[in-house]
Amino acid sequence: MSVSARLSTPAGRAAALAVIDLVAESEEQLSDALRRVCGRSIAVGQVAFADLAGVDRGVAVRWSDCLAQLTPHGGVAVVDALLQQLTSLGIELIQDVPAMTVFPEARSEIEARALSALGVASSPLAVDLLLAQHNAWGNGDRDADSELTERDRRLMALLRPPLVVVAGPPNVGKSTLLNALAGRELSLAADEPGTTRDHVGALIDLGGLVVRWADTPGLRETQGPESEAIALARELIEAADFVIAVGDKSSPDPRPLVGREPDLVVALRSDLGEPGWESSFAVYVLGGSGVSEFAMRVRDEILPPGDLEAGEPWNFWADEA
Ligand SMILES: Nc1nc2c(ncn2[C@@H]2O[C@H](COP(=O)(O)OP(=O)(O)O)[C@@H](O)[C@H]2O)c(=O)[nH]1
Ligand SMILES: [Mg+2]
Repeated sequence: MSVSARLSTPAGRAAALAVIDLVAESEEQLSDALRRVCGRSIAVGQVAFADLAGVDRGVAVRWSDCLAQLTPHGGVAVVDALLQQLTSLGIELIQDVPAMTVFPEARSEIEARALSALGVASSPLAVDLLLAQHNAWGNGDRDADSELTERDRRLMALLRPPLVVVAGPPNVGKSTLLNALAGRELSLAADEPGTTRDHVGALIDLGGLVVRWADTPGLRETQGPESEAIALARELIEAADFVIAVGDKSSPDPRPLVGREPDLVVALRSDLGEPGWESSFAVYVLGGSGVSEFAMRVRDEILPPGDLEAGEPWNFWADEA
């Protein structure tokens, strides 16, 4: 196939705008494809407001003979419909385009890849680090083909939000904690065990690291729909990248309940007193005490601050996961 398209903004996530790269093997092929997609010719260097394959009105930019970008609205359905329409116009959908093709202005292959990765990175902390990679690798201490390090792998959390699961007994303040972090009422909090059924998830920015935060129903022996919700919560705990076991003064040690070794053990509702089990952090969410310190602690546990050293080369492109 002579003309290919690649979505260069995150798939399946709505945003204001999306960007689709169109890459061709020759000038004629791209001109022809743009005429089919936009219903008009677009010259190199031209920015055109165009009908995008009858799906949306948006911007088309022709960067060079063989590279153009379509910028439709970023709704998931619009993007899906446009990609499908491109296929029916004979354009092949691909996952990877050589980074230098899309960012010919980059000073190196690594800088071009970093600019590509910026388009899909989920965390603000990724920005400075990615922009520093051209210089970091230029220092010559590390070979770009060298094996991935543990730090390389941990830093991938900046590109794709890791799953953080909060689990523990009912009625200890788990949902209140999520609401405090989100700054709004996402999860129903009530002084009644069993209030949270389906787990509630949200993207939460922990001081520059965006995570997928999951609030789960309290783990206890019950029957009916609640027990099914708890079974789902257990699957989520298994799948988590980071598990936070929580309890309070009147609850038992949450560790055995959670069923796997948690990454952090936290005492919630700490105004009610200190629990008889060991925790590494105490938070009084309703009084606002310890919440932001707790958020920073979770961030630092997932991504130790030393990992963010901008001068150190990070292999952000060879992730096999
Ligand atoms: N005293 C006190 N109560 C809290 C605190 N956080 C939450 N609660 C209350 O504890 C009850 C249970 O909270 P909820 O978030 O629904 O707990 P969950 O079942 O673990 O999700 C609610 O009445 C909350 O208002 C806190 O820091 N201190
Ligand atoms: Mg709850």
